[in-house]
Amino acid sequence: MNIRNIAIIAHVDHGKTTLVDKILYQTHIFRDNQDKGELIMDSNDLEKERGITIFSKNVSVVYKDTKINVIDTPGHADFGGEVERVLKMADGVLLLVDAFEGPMPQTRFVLQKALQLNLHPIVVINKIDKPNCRPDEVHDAIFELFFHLDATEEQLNFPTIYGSSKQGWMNTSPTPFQDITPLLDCILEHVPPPSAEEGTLQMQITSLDYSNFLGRIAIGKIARGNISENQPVSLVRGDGSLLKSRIKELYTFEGLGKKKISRVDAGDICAIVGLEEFTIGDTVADFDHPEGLPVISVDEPTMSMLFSINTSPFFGKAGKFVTSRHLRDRLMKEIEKNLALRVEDTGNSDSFLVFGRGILHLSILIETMRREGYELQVGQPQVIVKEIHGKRCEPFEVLVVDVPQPFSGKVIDLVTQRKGELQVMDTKGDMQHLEFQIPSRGLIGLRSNMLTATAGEAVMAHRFEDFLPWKGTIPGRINGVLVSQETGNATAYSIDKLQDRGAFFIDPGEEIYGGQIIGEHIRPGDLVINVVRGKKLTNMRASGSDDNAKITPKTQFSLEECMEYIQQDESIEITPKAIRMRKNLLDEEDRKKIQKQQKAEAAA
Ligand SMILES: Nc1nc2c(ncn2[C@@H]2O[C@H](COP(=O)(O)OP(=O)(O)OP(=O)(O)O)[C@@H](O)[C@H]2O)c(=O)[nH]1
Ligand SMILES: [Mg+2]
Repeated sequence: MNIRNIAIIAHVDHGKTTLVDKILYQTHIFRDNQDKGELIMDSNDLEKERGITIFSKNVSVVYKDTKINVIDTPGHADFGGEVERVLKMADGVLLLVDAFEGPMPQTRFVLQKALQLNLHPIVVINKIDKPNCRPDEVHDAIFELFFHLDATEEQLNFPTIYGSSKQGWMNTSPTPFQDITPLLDCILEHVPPPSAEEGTLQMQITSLDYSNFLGRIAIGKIARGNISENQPVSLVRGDGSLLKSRIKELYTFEGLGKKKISRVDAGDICAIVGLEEFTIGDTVADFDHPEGLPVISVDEPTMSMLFSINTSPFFGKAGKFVTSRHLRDRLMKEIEKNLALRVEDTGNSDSFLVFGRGILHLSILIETMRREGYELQVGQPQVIVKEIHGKRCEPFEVLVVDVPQPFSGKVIDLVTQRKGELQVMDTKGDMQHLEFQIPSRGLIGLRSNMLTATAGEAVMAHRFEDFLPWKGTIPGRINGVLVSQETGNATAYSIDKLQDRGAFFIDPGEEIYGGQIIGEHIRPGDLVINVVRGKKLTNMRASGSDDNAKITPKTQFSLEECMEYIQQDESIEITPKAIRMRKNLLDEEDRKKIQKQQKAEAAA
């Protein structure tokens, strides 16, 4: 059968997964009576909840007697390394661009990778149904982007398809159509079939799956030769060493699932069960004459966080896995498949330094562990500092902000305070389009301030650019926090009395401990307060009584917001039931001592 291998790439939220759903639908993967639901491709719980793709996925459909292998990729910048890897399975890409937003930082990154791999691009200008979209301008911007990225003459001649993934149509012009067949036809016409080179077996493992029944599954495209069930093979490792192994079972992709098969030929994407030890990047090669493919480079981490066992007074109350042994084993298991992640032991056997690609990358790991029943504690995220040519360097990113005109001054102020430099200023419809270069440090905590300053109107995206010389001190959180003095249950009475001191993060009745961060102080400096004390009796007033009704609802932070909020002397306690922020030193006297010491040192 004829084969086409395509990857769908785009900036976050430009509609990749919605389009893959529509491709599946159009090619009748669903029986008519099957309930499809929205975004069946985002199958993981966290993906469903957040509406983002975290792991790339393979599906396969048949259209006009051609098998089209489709790879859905994540659009968030933290997962860029994953996209880069799975592009190795594709011969062509669908570059989706939002018809209003136009090319964004991640569009540039993924397109650059695709062009470097010589893949054949098809541009899809998506979300044409949006009322204020500007498909023609966006088309021009995309052409310019191709040009800046040194696309070849042939790549510059990219075909363009317009449409709405959401409404389920695609067309060669911006006029609505009944379905997405113009896109499918375009794929058959413009993406070449995989080129099968002459020679012995070569399949680079670019992805990995896991099944409780089958164990670890290696996924990749066969570049040369073919693979059969039970075939003995050599695994060529990244360091050039060889491992003899055998293929137990072999699968190709079919619809949303996998189909067991006895032989797969060059050009197709397949999944292999039975390889003993492998990592992503290894080549499955001929048993007698193994030849490896060039190793895959993985983006280096830009951020680190200290993971420790939970040391709060509430230790062990909610978690199943709480010891340093549990924590270590879990982290070691994670690095097998989470390529951009690194784990280092520290001098302390209860703590590990975990390196990742950004706040989202690390928070997904923490959230997953929490749901599995782990209890842990993490410190403030730190950017990675490197010596380059004798200079102290830190990660810098491109930050793009689209904001209504009246707010642009505020945005520029905010970003400049954090050592960002304005580089591009354009109008985009009735929005102002701003591009900055900013140290990654300056981005931490920026989002919430930006949303407050722009009444929630700013749309921002950023992407790692390079390590550049250290930019000096960046102001951290301005306000101090409200810290609980005692352990016990917070009373409505005392919260009510202290409301003028700040905004609370806890509800009346909530169990808290001394040293826990229970609110934000209205001014700089921390304030230790006692909200456990209280007229127990008055607290029994019927809910809904006047005093109760006056309490402002608590400010609820997500895990990522907590990660961006805490300072160096604070950490986050994470359990299956709760996420709490705390002072590293729970005792007020201990904190005072350290502060005195620091003042003395600063003065000396
Ligand atoms: N108006 C409109 N909205 C769309 C269209 N396509 C997708 N969306 C919406 O855009 C949002 C993001 O869509 P997804 O398909 O999850 O985007 P994605 O590119 O897979 O996002 P990531 O995987 O997180 O990078 C969802 O709310 C969709 O409903 C479209 O053609 N028109
Ligand atoms: Mg997606």
